[in-house]
Amino acid sequence: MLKAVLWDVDGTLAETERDGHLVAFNQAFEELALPWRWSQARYGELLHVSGGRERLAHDLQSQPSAPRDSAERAALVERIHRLKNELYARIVVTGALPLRGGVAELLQECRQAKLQIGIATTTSEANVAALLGAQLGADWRATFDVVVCAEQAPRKKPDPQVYQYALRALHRAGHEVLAIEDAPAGVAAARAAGIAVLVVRSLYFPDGAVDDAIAVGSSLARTEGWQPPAQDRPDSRIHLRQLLDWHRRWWDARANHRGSVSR
Ligand code: XBP
Repeated sequence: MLKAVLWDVDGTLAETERDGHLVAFNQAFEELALPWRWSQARYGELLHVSGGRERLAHDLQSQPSAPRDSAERAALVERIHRLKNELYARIVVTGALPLRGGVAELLQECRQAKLQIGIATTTSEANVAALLGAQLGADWRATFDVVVCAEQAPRKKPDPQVYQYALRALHRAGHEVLAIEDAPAGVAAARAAGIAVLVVRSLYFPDGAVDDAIAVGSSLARTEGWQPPAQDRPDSRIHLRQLLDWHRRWWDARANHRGSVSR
């Protein structure tokens, strides 16, 4: 039985990458008089490296104009990343990056149903606070039973650390929890922690095979296009009852499969 829902942040709660982190990275390069700029397409490639600091370090390894000395390069990465996060906060506190469709409603339904709600993200607490403070108000933290960020789980997705930490904090087993994710690394992290995953496709992860999700769709604001199909009217959003149904069916199917293998 589902007892808790864990939300990924970037790409899932809000489309923060293209209009938030990418813009802030490019502003940081500019402010520091560095010659690099990332295009939207290049940033999409770099998103396969989880974590902004790690992403930047990865890119600078192949930038001919980056410092060759690794300590010098690491110090520059720190400096750029710190400034990027300041600039990112300036963007999100204006409310420029809204929650994705259907997110606020589903959060409220989970709360009313007394399900535990958590955040499981590779980004920092400050970035989450800036985003959710602007979208949910100054008491945003009260919505969540647990908030696990890069500070508590430094091993980035696809490492399951962030989800394992959340399970311990909520005193839950994997089968009682559902993760909502957009990116393959997030799906892998949740599955490695024994948690079922709902995939909501995002701007930077619009397609690609997902084998191991309870359902895959493009928006929580619509029932169209979900696989397996959603039960509600076509003009409806994804409700909690739909998550409960998909979650139960997914675990039942696995139990049946185990039963038929052992027979
Ligand atoms: C997605 C990420 C993050 C952001 C940048 O996090 O990979 O690293 O792109 O954030 P998630 P930082 O999907 O787990 O929410 O620069 O703070 O790392």
